[in-house]
Amino acid sequence: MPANLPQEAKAKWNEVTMTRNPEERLRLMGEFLSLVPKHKGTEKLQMQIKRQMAQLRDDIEKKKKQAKRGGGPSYYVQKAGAAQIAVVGPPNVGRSSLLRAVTNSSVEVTSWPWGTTWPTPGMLPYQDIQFQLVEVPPIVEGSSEGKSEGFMNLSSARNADSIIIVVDIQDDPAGNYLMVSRELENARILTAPPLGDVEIVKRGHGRDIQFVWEGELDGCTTDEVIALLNEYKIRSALVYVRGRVTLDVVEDALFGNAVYRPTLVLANKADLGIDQDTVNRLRETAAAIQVGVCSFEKTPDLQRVLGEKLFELLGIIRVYTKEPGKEAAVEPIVCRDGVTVGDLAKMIHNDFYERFKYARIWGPSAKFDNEKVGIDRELKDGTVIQLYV
Ligand SMILES: Nc1nc2c(ncn2[C@@H]2O[C@H](COP(=O)(O)OP(=O)(O)OP(=O)(O)O)[C@@H](O)[C@H]2O)c(=O)[nH]1
Ligand SMILES: [Mg+2]
Repeated sequence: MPANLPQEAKAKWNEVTMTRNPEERLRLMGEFLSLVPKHKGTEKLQMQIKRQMAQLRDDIEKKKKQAKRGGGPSYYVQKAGAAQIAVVGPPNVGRSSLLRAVTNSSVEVTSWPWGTTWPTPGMLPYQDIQFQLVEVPPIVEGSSEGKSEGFMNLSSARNADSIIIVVDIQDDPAGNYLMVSRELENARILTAPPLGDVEIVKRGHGRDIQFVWEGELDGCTTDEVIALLNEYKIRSALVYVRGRVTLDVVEDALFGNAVYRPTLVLANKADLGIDQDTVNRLRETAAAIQVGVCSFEKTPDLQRVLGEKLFELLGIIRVYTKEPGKEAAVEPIVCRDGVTVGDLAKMIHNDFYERFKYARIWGPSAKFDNEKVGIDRELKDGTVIQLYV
């Protein structure tokens, strides 16, 4: 990302971010693009803006059509259960078969491609929680440019908490994995954790930039970050710094929209035979991302194994609240790994946090049952907790 756009372009981007009207936004983005100097250093930014504009045009067009038809079913699946997982992949790889094998969905499996044309959910039970899998219609080369409802399909993946990429082990799995992951990346959906990440929450008033440190700056100072934000006319904001953050990462965040979604690759149809070289090539290509080789139609115990993998991938834990003299709740509260007693109190209700006195805990986070703990105690999966206010 270039750190040296002309001042006019930066001011224009500020105008873009200020408007919520899609037509107006599209017009301003066009003006912004014409102010971006055309050279190698700005190529990535230009592509990114062109894609955002194409998606916006598509959205505007769809809204107009929908208004004419008097509404219609939403393309987005409302979240349910502990997490939503988008099941993506090229046509005919077995996404519907996965839903049939591990969820309650009765989605149709077809011997021909493009059997699924609408995002379709199913619930996967895992111990005492459930994961919601959503089969997303096929991703193809060019989805990120809008081909075959690509914008909507990639938005479904973006909306989910996590992603399963399905490929067919018999049909160039490494090549197809690469195609899907490129389309995701073009849509600014990252499948591998970024080294650093920054979130800029603009505030309407005041003149002060505050940092929330969950990481550190790399090769730049807070003054340089503030100066950069000021150039984009951001004078009051909360800046969350996670991991190692360079000035480029900050500027990337200004344009956007990169999100990280923990991802798993499943290579299906292993019952038809496995060529070890092919598997190795897939594993090398997917690098840091875990690859499972299986058969959705034949592998036994797939539901339990996948449930375990997803639980681990999502980095979540379950905590059970309890009231004095009563049994612990049957339904857990699902939280991210690493939460403290204080975080949990906030999740339940701000009042619990503000009036917190102490907590008593049982199970894996406790040194002994009924231990009295303060606000900073970290919680582990399976903890029972009673909050006192
Ligand atoms: N041998 C074998 N065939 C499978 C397996 N899983 C799926 N298939 C076959 O692959 C074909 C496509 O399966 P679907 O589950 O419909 O694939 P999809 O990815 O949902 O495809 P579309 O949504 O239609 O693009 C069907 O003929 C399935 O029977 C498997 O584990 N082994
Ligand atoms: Mg399908």
